[in-house]
Amino acid sequence: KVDSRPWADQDLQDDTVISAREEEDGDWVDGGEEEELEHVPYSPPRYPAEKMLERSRDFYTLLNQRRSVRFISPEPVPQEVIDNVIRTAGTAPSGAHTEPWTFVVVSDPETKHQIRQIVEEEEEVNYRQRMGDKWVNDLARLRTNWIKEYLDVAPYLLLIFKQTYGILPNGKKKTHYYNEISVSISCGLLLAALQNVGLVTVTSTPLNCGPQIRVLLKRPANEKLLMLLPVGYPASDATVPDLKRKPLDDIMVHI
Ligand code: IYR
Repeated sequence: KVDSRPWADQDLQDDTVISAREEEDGDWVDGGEEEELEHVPYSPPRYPAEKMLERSRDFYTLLNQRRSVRFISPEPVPQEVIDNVIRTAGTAPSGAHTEPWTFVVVSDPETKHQIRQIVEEEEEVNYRQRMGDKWVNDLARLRTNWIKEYLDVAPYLLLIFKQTYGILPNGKKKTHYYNEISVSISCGLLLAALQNVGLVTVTSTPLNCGPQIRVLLKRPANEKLLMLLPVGYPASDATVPDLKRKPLDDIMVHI
């Protein structure tokens, strides 16, 4: 049988593969129903070689200072900064320009606390049972555990949802191609944007918490939690593991 969804290849398994049942229930749009798109000239800035080199070094230096930080200060962060960080994340490329992301910003203390309760309850089971000894041992040197104080303390929690399909105003469903990788790219841009303004986070992917958090935040069923980022300034006594990065020769192959 010919695969009717060739974009969902074996190496890129994600929820773009809509189950036959889901495909059946509901009315799906196809591109033929979309408006035509004008194409316009594009000429972004071009830098002389020397300037390029300087900019490449500076950007690397900035991002090389990024660390996952689990100790976040309660100090308030300007909301407009968060708005711009999310605008930046929303510039990511996406399959067929479907922009399959929802960024939920939580600053309400009560909601943060409810998220903490969901995450800690599930993470305790993860660490004690689901992850198994090998995984837990692999993490031991990072000193992580299921107690997530930062979920109460951080001024903002950003919860990034991938929309496994879209729902148009007329109720029709729209295919969100490569939604997981699209949203993952947007998370990368978001991390860079946070680094650019001197804020910190830790990329957490709370195992088994997605559905409960989705319901708590009143998000629809087509949205799946991909990442949870506590965001703020680092605590004044924050520490990070003294990790080293692989040198260029270990990560690049030039042919
Ligand atoms: N989700 C858990 C466990 C965890 C898993 C990996 I892979 C890490 O790099 C760090 C933690 C937690 O957030 O503690």
